[in-house]
Amino acid sequence: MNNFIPQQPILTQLLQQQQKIVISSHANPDGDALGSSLALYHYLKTLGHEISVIMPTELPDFLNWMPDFDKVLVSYTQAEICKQAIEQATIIFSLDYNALSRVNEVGEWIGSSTAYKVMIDHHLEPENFANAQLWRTSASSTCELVYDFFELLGVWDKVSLEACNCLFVGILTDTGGFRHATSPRLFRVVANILEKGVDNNLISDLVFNDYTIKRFRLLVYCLSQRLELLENLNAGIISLSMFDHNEWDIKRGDLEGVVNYILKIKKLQLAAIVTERKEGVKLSLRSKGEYSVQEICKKHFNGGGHRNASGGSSSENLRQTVQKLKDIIAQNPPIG
Ligand SMILES: [Mn+2]
Repeated sequence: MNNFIPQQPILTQLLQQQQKIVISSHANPDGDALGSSLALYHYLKTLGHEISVIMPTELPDFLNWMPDFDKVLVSYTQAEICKQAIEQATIIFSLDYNALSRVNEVGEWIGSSTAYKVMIDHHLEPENFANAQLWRTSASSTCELVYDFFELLGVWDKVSLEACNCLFVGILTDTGGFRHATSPRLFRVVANILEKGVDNNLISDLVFNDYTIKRFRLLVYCLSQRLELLENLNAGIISLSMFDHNEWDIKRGDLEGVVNYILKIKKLQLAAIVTERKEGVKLSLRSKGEYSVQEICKKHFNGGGHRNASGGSSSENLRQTVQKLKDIIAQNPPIG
């Protein structure tokens, strides 16, 4: 699978002693980041370790029902506590990211830590910063890999229902409700997770039917006022200015999934949402089939991710960034 298996005895041994553990995940954490981190947290907690879960930026509100959501530390607002936890850590887990640059200042602290580092991830092109890696791009989600991690350690029978609820959230969100990145193997994994008592209907409802009126109106606004359809390029772009952000009081998570609506149009192969924020212009791209938005994000917008879902940023302004994106698409338009 990767170079994890040779490291497994070391990790099993380490986990038999009391450790100070940090579980970290990426900025703008999503269902998979939170699900994998909290699932691992719930299991490790039963072994009596001292554990801190750290994310660089605010958590999405729509997942605030997840068990121990409120235990997650956010380095953006709690820098000192997070820095100290990382400095004192003896084991650090990096979940759902594979480059220290994806976790802002948390990455710098991890980089200078001497802790035993474990990376569990499914994004393309990992950096080599960990002592042990469990990495597979064909995995639907990091939650699927955390399931593998439990299996590799031989502890699946000790994993609680709470932890399984968390794993289910990450798989559900990263596959868009089992619509992409699935495999026969994933469904077997999910069967094992459901057998622990996970309520599929309840969690699907909590995850997908969670809009506030404000968020729903924002979705309508994005699609009716801010979407440009480039029919001859089989693409669609939503752009949101700083003004929109202020006007709608857009918070993290409010735009989650908006980009996917564009792909509901039959012929469209590429969808983008470009947002102007205080920290700069961000892009989130989605595609269907073989067309790779990962290449676009990597080559032109200092980002990356997966073939059909990637993100990046731009140092140019909103209008210039949208134009640049259109030019890039025009040079290599997806076939509808
Ligand atoms: Mn993921």
